[in-house]
Amino acid sequence: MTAEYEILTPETVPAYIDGKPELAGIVDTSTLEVAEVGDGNLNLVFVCRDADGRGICLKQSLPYVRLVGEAWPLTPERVIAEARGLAVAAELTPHLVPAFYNIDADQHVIAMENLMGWEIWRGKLNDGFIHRGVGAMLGEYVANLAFFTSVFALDQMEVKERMAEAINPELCRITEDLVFTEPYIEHDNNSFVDGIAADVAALRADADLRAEVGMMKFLFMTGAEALIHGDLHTGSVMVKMKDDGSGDARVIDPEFAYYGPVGFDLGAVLGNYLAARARAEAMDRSDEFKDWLAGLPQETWDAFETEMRRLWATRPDPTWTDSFLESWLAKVQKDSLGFGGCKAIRRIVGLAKVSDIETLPPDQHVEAAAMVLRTAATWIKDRNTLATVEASNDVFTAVVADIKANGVQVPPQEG
Ligand code: SR1
Ligand code: MG
Repeated sequence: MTAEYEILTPETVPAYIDGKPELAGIVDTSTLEVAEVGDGNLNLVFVCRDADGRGICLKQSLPYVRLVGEAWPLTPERVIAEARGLAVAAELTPHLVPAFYNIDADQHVIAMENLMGWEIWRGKLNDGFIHRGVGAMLGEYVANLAFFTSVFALDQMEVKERMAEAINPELCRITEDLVFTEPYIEHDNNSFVDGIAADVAALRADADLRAEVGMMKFLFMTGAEALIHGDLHTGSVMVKMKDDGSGDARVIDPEFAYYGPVGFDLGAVLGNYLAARARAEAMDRSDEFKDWLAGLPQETWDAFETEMRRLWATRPDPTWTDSFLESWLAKVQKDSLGFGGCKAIRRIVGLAKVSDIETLPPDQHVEAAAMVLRTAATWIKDRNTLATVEASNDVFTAVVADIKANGVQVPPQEG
């Protein structure tokens, strides 16, 4: 497939910036160093720095899925969804996202702050680094999007207009297929290590699980609660140490943003914490690190809930009572467990895996993958009785204890 627009290279980026009045003065292009650093599944990412240390980051959508190649065409218009998600978050939580500079709809390029000195959280988790407070920042981010883009804060006509503008069918379809359908059937996109074949077969044979995954997919496709990030995994978060020794966070990459269920973003976070925890258990990391990881789900949930309660006091419409908030929060917490399970399973069985698990040596890889699958399946099936993030942690603890005691072998399926 030939792109009908110019694909940038490190060499052409300075001239591109010079041609955009909106980007004038941000960097000195005559001294610019440019590197293409895109390590995600979809796009080109150019980080640029001039001789004075000033920076800019350009992200360009390719007309196909980078991970797979030109055989999988994908709308480059996704950059518009990313610009929308970034611009909205920049207004609501400017301290939690990179500064937004410009969207070029013709060449499918978004320009934003170059987060120099920041690193992708997944990599830091993989290496055993503790960034205290980052979990809470994600809860705060999700709560602000949830409140300020929904009927909780906006007039219903405004919400419907925003919902229509934010429709993102091609990106949603990726999630619908890769997260909710393909892992549970035979599909060319799937792959997994031999050691978990019995676990995968068990997932696929579990009619109750399949029904509940269907419920989560239905909610993803119909539950237009608020503008959500849509892909809030630990690779969509950049972190840095603050001077006081705590962590700081910036959320990036909202190209999957659309009006969807708030629990989907929280679930993405929980599912990725699960992968990080399984890695830490398989590697037998320090108790300090494992304990910090174990506290992340509650930290994120508590921050989300606290921020929602704070914002709730400002709601203009008396339809939304305090009692409604209690019910809605309980629903979102259960949704988060279900979506967290679905997001975790796809990273083990389906396309686009995570380095938390993939970079482990073979025995640890199998062990960690089984921890994720078994925990996640229980989260999905039992989310309504588990009901809380705290209870979901207990599931993981029990699964880890079982695997440590008995190995990963599962009894053969009956019939
Ligand atoms: C084909 S795109 C695969 C994955 O990359 C993105 O980060 C999303 O998670 C998507 O599912
Ligand atoms: Mg991404």
